[in-house]
Amino acid sequence: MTEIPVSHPRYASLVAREHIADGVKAGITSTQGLIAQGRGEAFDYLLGERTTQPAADATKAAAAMLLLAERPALSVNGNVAALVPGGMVDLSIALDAPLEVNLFHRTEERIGRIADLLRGLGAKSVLGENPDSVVPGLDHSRARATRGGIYDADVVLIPLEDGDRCEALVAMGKKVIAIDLNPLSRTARMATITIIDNIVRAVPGLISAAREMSNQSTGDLCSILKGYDNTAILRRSVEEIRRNLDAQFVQDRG
Ligand code: PTJ
Repeated sequence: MTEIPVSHPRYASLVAREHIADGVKAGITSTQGLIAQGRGEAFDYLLGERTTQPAADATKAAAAMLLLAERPALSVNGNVAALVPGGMVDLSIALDAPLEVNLFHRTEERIGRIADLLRGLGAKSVLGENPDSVVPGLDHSRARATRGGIYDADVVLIPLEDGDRCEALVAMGKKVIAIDLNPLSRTARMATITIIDNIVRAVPGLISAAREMSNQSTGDLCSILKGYDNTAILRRSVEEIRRNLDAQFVQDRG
C-alpha cells in the first residue's frame, strides 16, 4: 500500500482507494469496482465527506429494523469486502445475522476468496458459495441466493447494490436496507431504508447504533420505525448537497 500521510486533507478517500486497488490485486474486487468507487467518491465530495443528519437518522432506523428482524441477512460484494470486511463481520456478530457473498460480476474464485477473507476475520456464518435458490426476476448469476440467508431473510442489508437486485428483493416482500452515496440511484429510491453515506462511515455507525439500541424494547424500536419516511430522507440528502455546494461557493468568493 502506498504510504499516505495522515495529515493529507484527502486521507480517508486515498486510503479507501488503496483498499479497492488492493482488493482488485488480491482477486476480491472486480475491475468495475474501481469505477463504482469513483462514482461513490464524487457523491461523497458533494455531500462534504461527512455523515449528514439524514444519514444518521436512516442509520438509527436501519438498526431498529435489523434488531426487530426475525431472519436478517447481510449481503457482501467485492467493494464491500475490500473496504469494510472487519466491520461487516462485527455487524453480523452484533446482529447474529449471516453474511452472504453475492456478486454482480460473479466468479466462483472471487466468491471463495471473499468468503475465506470473512471467515479469517472471525465470521461465524458465511453463505454464498453454494446457492440453492434464485431471486425471481433477475438474470442467472445475480439471482443466486441461499436458503437460510438472503433467500429466506425478512430484512436484507445491501451495501453498494444495483437497482435491479434491490427491486427484485423488495418484490419478494423483503424489507431492504441500502447503503449508497447516490441519493438519486434506483437502489436508493427502491430500498425501504437508504443510508446515504460512505460505507466506511456507515458500517461503523450501524454497529454502534445496533449495540446501543440492543437493549431497547420491541415497542421502542417499532416507534423509531413508525415515523420513518425514506423519500423524505432522500430529499433531505439532496438538500444537504445543495447546502454544501452553496457554502463552498460563498467560501470561495469570501
Ligand atoms: O463485486 P461485484 O461483482 O458484486 O460488483 C460490485 C459493484 C459495486 C462493482 C457493482 O455492484 C456495481 O457496478 O455497482 P454500481 O452500479 O456502480 O453501483 C454502486 C453504487 O454504490 C453507486 O450508486 C455508487 O454511488 C455507490 N457507492 C460506490 N462506492 C461507495 C458507494 N456507496 C457508499 N460507499 C461507497 N464507498
